[in-house]
Amino acid sequence: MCKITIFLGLFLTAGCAPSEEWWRDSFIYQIYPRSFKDSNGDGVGDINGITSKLEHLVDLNVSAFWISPFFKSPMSDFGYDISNFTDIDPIFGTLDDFSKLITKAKSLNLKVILDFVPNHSSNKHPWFQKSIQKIPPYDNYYVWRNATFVNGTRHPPNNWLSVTRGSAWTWNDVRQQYYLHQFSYFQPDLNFRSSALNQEMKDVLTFWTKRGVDGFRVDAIPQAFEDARFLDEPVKPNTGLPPDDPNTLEHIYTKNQKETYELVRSWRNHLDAMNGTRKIILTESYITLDELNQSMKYYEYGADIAFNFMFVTGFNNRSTPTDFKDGIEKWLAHMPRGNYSSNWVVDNHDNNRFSQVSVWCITGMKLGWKTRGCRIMRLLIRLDAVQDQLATTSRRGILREHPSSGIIQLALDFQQTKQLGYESTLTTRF
Ligand SMILES: [Ca+2]
Ligand SMILES: [Ca+2]
Repeated sequence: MCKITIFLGLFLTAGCAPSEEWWRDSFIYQIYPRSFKDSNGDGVGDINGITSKLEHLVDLNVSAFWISPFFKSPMSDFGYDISNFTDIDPIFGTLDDFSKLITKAKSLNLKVILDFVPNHSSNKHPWFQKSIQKIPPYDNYYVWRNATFVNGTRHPPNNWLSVTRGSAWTWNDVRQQYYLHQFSYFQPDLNFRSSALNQEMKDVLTFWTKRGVDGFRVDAIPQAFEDARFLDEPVKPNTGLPPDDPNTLEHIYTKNQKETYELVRSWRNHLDAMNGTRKIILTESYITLDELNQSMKYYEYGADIAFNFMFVTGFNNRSTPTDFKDGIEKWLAHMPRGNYSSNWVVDNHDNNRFSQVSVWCITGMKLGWKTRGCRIMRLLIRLDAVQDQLATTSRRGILREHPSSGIIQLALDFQQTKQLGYESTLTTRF
């Protein structure tokens, strides 16, 4: 039976091919620790809160859960600015709390996936503070460059723009150099061309693997390496966007560099060399449908799941059933040959909570629609997510007009869901 389940709060994986690898036909649930469950009444969700509710994930038929960062952090970017990669922020708990979480998860046969944020640290990380002071080996842990001067005025080394707009370079008065930040200024990019830094980050993987995790979701992987020549990126013609908007540039020197793929392969080899079961690697890369090959390549370099954000970013309320069909087929057609699993992200912490309750059956490796092979599908929703998005535009009407397209739309009775409680399940048949 080909089984597809859509999860709110994270993503769905879909696979019809039988396999011993658990993620090939699995539901992976994202837990955002801050909002999941507060165990001590301070108003912030925490690890003990997660532990106390793991039975819910079992009820939901979840195979694994991915926890967004709970590491020590100033929380300028809600945990994606890490100041200690191997410790837990006190607002979320302790390493002992985490050990209890792992123990309980294993007793319930749940896999645990952690966020791995390799591109940058917090600017409060001791590594960065030592890098500012040029203390070896930390002096080379970040990407530092000299200023350029035009008519005596200081300028950044090149025209690179951060994801959050504006120059990707910030001047540091102490070191008298610019540091690179592909995201916010408080998230300086780590320099994987430093062998010492490279080893530090492998040690992070080792640290958590030894504490029982089953894999890693790798944050912002395309930005890991930058071209070492630091050339200006080409400006796209006629975008009509403000000049500080990163979408005005062709990111040929700052995204998906060949060294980045090799880096993923090195993590694959590193994890494979450790004892125990194979650890899953999921790579996060936002791409357009025209850039599919760049994302797919992560499969071939050791990722088990190269996130497919097509449903999140590829469509809008003007998309037609044909657009959906063509997009899905395009994604499947671009998957590399081999024993890889497709996946279908429906939302995450970077996007509005998922409100659509459309359900498709999509074959894994074999392209196309398969309406007869699917018997039962279970749809799981979180009521708060539905409530968040009740007022947003729905594609439902469009889909209903074209049932022959193969898109099956499940009409959700919100009132009924509400009566069922915070989490509920629906099943449908087609
Ligand atoms: Ca708390
Ligand atoms: Ca980087």
